[in-house]
Amino acid sequence: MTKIDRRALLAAPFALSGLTACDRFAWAQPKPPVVPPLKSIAPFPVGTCVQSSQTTDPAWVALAAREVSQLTPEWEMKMEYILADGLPGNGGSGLRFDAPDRIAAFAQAQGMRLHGHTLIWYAQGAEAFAGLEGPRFVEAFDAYIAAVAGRYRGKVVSWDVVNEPVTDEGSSLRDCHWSQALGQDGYILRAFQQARAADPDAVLFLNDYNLENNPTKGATFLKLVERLMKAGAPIGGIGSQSHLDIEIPAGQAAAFIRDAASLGLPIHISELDASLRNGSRLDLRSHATRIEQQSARVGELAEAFTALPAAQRFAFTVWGLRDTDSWLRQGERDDGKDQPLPFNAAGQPNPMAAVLARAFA
Ligand code: 9MR
Repeated sequence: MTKIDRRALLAAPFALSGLTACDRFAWAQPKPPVVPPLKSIAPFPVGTCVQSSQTTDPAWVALAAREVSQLTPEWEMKMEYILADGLPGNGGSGLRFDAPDRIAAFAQAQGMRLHGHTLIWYAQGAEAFAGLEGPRFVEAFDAYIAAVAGRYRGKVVSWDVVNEPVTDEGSSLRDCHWSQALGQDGYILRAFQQARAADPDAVLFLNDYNLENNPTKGATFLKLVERLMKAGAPIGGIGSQSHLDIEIPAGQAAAFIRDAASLGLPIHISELDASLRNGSRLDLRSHATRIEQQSARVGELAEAFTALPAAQRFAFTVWGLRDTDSWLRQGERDDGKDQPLPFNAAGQPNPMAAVLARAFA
């Protein structure tokens, strides 16, 4: 039998029943669960990240308006955008605020809270600050924070002041252009002081990833928070990004949330997603098994967060609403199938949305 014959034969029953091959595929998909809007059931703000281009996408806007009450700019409030034309005073022509301003205006128009992300990050700013030394570096560091946190004073409720200070291995802090100029705890402490001076009301967060996935990193991060508190830093909250590895043992995510909560500060689950893939390792798990693992780990995290005292539940943010919005589904990373987020490409609930709704309720 030729290939074409075989395909015709396989399609025949559907042709007879009036179904097309596409219908057959749709048929095989599990029905999306019915899930109430997440923001309507959570007793704390529910957030997502946002790009300014999404604020003019009617499908995204409708989904965000239904589901969330808080926004985090995904990349346009970072140095990569604001300093894209260089650093004024170091060869740059001026700070770029058009896109983050549009996001701030959108949040205000929608009555959503805005969480600033991020002032100081090891991954950005090296080029713009290159060549500055001593007092000139310190002056530019302070001036950047003053300009950005000052501009959004009264518009943001909070800031990720320093992002990702701990190494991937997890037992030490990152060595970067900021630490080289101002010291390892020094740059962090200074960033918090400058952010407080620029915005007296914002809740100021230290934010990092893999805190649940890598307990060594979680512990190093919490020790840093304690040191900052002892040193009098105006740190107001703990941001756990929660890019969850769905294969971590049961109990590990909840244990981190409990340890973090013992410091008494509000907690922000700041960038939740949970990929069904496991990097480059050979992966023999079925799709159903992966969804089960994802549901278990995300459910555990969301339940642990919901169980915190109300004053410690700052917000629960997912790093995108629809799978296709995720950074994990862009460019070379995209396998066309991953479901790391609560909604599918059409904005219908994935199993993750149902898990979150159950935990929040
Ligand atoms: O999702 C973000 C992606 O669109 C940006 O290109 C990238 C660089 O700015 O940052 C991604 O978000 C990261 C976040 O800012 C910090 N934690 C890890 C996130 C995923 O990489």
